[in-house]
Amino acid sequence: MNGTASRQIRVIDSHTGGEPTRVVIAGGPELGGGTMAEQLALFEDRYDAFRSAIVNEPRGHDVLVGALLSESSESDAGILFFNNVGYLGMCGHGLIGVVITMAHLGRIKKPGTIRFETPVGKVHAIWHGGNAVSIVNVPSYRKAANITLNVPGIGSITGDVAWGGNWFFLVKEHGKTLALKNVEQLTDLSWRIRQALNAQGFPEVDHVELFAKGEAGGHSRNFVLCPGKAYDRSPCGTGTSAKLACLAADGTLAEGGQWIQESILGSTFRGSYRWIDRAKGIIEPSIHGTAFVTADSTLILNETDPFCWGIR
Ligand code: PYC
Repeated sequence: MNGTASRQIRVIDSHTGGEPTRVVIAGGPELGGGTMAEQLALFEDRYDAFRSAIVNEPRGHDVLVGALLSESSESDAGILFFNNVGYLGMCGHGLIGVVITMAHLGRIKKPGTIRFETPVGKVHAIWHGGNAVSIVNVPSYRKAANITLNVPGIGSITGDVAWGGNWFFLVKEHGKTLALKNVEQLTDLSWRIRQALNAQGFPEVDHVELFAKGEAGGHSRNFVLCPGKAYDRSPCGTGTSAKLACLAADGTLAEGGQWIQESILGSTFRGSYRWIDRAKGIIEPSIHGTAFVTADSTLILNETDPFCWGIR
């Protein structure tokens, strides 16, 4: 490249229920073999420009979630997920995409279980062959039920705060129709809710999830606003885990029962749970979905390019 410093990063893109994942295969940052918390800290401190170069424009876009596989002393692989604005604790659609990517590469040859370590705990995935994957997520729970917020410009909104590998605010009553044609309104409402929630005692929550009745055979449809203001095209694996925790706490879904969660596109995940600690309301969620590989590419990072490290 004319003597200028340039790097190549091989990535494989996939989508899970419409939501894209980009897995770094080669050329990404080396994070050593420390704990996942140490690897995440290193990624954030030293290599955040890589995150932006991989997922942000001009090579990526706001919806894209990146995944970097790393070493783990306790699992088959460590995994870090990142997006347009930072890092995710876990990512359900992303993990399904990672497994289908590994199968595409021949790194897993027969259906079975793969164990991963994330910064928020251990998870595992079962590749069923073809495009189908189940994931068993981190312990999930509802932290607070029926929190009423005063949302400027909107009024009172009530919802639950729950953990499913990321923090969610789950709202059933919002007065909107969950349809693609309303995405701008839904984004505006969810963003206002998030600002109010963060200001009114829940700074940790960075995902907002609106619910309505299912329309494509599911028990429920959702609209999920992610931390960087993009909406999830999939039903959101960690969001569905948070939903399962609320259903379990309310006694609405029994252990082992199935919950079909639809996304705003109508794509579905099948969820279920088992109790880890019923008295404390802690569940182990399982999510089943499908992913498809869409590209196998090499990103070129030319340091003379003014947008080499992405548009931040
Ligand atoms: O599937 O968990 C998920 C997820 C989080 C953000 C985007 N997708």
